[in-house]
Amino acid sequence: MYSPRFDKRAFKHEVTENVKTLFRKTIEEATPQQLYQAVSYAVKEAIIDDWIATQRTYDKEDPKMVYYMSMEFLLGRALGNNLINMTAYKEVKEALDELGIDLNLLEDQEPDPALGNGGLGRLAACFLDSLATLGYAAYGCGIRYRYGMFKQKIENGYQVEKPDNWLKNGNPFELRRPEYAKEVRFGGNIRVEYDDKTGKTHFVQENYESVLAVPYDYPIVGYNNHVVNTLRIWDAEPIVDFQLESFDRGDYHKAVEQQNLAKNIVEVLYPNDNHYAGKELRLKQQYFFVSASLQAAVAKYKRKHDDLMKLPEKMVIQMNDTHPTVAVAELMRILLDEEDLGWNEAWEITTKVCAYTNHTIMAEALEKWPIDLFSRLLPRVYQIIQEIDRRFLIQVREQYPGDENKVRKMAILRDGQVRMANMAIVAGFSVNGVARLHTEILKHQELRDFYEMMPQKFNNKTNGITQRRFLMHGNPLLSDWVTEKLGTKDWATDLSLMSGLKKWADDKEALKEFMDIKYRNKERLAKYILEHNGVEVDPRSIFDVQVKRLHEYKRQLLNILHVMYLYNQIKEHPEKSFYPRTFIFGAKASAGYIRAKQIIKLINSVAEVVNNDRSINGKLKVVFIEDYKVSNAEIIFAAADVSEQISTASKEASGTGNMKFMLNGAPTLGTMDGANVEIVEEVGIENAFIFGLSSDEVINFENNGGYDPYEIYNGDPDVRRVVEQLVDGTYSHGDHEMYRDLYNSLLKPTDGNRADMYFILKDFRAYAQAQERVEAAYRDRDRWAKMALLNTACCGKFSSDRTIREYVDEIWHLDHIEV
Ligand code: 26W
Repeated sequence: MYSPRFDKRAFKHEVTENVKTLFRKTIEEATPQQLYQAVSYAVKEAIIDDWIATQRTYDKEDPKMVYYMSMEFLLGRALGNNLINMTAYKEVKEALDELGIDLNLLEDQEPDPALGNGGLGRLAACFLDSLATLGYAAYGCGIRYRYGMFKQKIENGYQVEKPDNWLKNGNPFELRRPEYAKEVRFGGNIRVEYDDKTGKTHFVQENYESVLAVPYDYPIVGYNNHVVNTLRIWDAEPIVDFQLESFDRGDYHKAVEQQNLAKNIVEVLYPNDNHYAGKELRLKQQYFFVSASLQAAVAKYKRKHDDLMKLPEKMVIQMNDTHPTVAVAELMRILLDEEDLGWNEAWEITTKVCAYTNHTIMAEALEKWPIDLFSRLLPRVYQIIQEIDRRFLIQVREQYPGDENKVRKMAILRDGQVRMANMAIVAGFSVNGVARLHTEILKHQELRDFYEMMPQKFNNKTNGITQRRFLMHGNPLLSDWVTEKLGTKDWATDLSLMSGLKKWADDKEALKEFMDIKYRNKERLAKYILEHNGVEVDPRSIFDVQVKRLHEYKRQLLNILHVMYLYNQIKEHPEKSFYPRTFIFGAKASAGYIRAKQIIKLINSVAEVVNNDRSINGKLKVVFIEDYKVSNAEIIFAAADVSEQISTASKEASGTGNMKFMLNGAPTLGTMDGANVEIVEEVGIENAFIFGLSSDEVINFENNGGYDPYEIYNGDPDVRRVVEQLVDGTYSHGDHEMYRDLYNSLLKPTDGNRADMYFILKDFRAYAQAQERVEAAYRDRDRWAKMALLNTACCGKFSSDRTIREYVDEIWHLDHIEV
């Protein structure tokens, strides 16, 4: 059993000392922020020995390592989670209590590090947690953005973005490692040198600009096993001194330029989710962290080994979507230009090391860089891509003689663009989707030509989530209950044990306990909502929740149109019984995504009208939770009754929020999309509320020019009414134009898109009926309790531990280690 490094007395002493040395204060005098810092340093102290021991073990045993390369790591707060994973949460809480300090209050002092947008970034964080917990050597590689995901304020119903200066008080858990800094070069030109003696050609980059990449390491604490892995995120600093010293002596102008380059590169996370904007700075960010990480990885390998051909035995690179796929060409460059290998050798290594995960089929998310931009910024890398493409197309033409269509579709360089996904597939030894349905769509639709040519590369890895953060930390009440009912805490590392809860599914007493816990969590959320949004909600009402990034395909618009419909019903038929509902939304819209922002405004407008209408007796409430992020997500999942997963079928690659709701006992109201399909398979269709078009039906409509929304509009007066209410001033203080664009998007082709391209009106009636089934089920308390409990009991498959085991067994082949 793990015993924490700190006994209570020593820990209390350390906290007191920290407050003194850091702030020259006593505990009574210190501010909550200062106490948070003092406690965090004490916790870090306890982590550091395990961190050192883990790295020693890696040094000694030399296991194969995975480098998980990602532009995003949506970590969430560290303090509480580290304590959970050190199995020291309760002891530390007690120790702090004795000092008169409230741990929960301290946790709220920690800025929620938001170095990611949504699903892909949070998945990366869950994966790091599972890798450490399962005892695998792993590095997360990313960027230390000065500003993470913006803070969202709602002003007058509109989203306003505020900078998230998450580092302003420093960060107790990070460690700056200047000794591992690397230089990264941009631009300039390539001089070709021919060496008469060796007969070799050398490529020399000249007139470039460069920055110094300085790594910051974050401890990733495994659960109860002494393993502490590393997330390495890179900061950029100017190489001014070095430049002035060596060849640019006196070039003041250049020094200033380098200063700017360094400052800009890591300044801010791009807040786009599923939308590619083609910004030069983003490509710089990508190359910056990929190059630095690969230089460090190859250097690390070379400290122990001299045969580069065996590199694939010691490392594997997982590319998290197309964002880091420049890694393919950069690794080639390092092997060719810096290690002097020949093309075939370098290619053999690269194609054994690189693997690619696709996270979306949204066409607008595909990264395709303009060739002129790309070749100007990364001249040598571009040359290498040209050669990769040339050789690949020879293969295509060999396999499909005369079929230029194949060449057109699969080429890496085409129409003036570098297509990053194509390069990742050509060079990767593995291509995976993130839920079974998603992978099937990749194989048979989006990436069909590649699948036909290289079927062996394609595989599925259904996403998962970590139960340590999303149950143990986020829902302590349910966590303790599960442990009591199962008679073991082993579910912390083996979520399949949750199936043992099934035997309580007909036990009245157990069901009551389960629902009481839900109720208390709803009270906790109600308190949060009152404090943060000033809205009073009734924890006895159904908490119907949709929290995720705002995107048309996720169909928050369908949800709010349905709320408008319910409101009409209640007003028209006040005599009909209606079970009180609270519709809870949380979502950030990318700053430039106008229509998404209109949907946020609409939700808030509906909230304003509905929440202030006394005549409906509080039967309906609408709440938009400001600044949805990992820390409040933990509170929200715990309190949800209904999990809204209503994307247009085929569009949501997997979803991971759906799994967090399930874990916390909220049945899914959703379409057969992404991982919902597998959730239903696990829990049984009778314990979910499924509706709407299937992915095949959606794809069929799409291939045939869509459908005619006027069919619905004209045929269904309820639908017609809510659609008209978008432009009759009901929710806009009489302004008929405020929601005109949303109105048009439902009925008419706009901006070259089909009318209602996400099938909102088409699915409306089926959604409303599914909502009626929800209400009926909820009225039957026992039935509902059983459903909710069975969701928790059947969530075993959706642990990221299971996902990581599959990656390890089928893609990475890592060695298990023990510390
Ligand atoms: C280039 C702009 C951009 C930014 C982010 C394009 C694409 C993205 C991500 C791929 C978007 C994303 O987070 N995708 C989500 O990944 C999750 C983890 O696999 C899935 O569960 C979600 O379904 C998917 O939308």
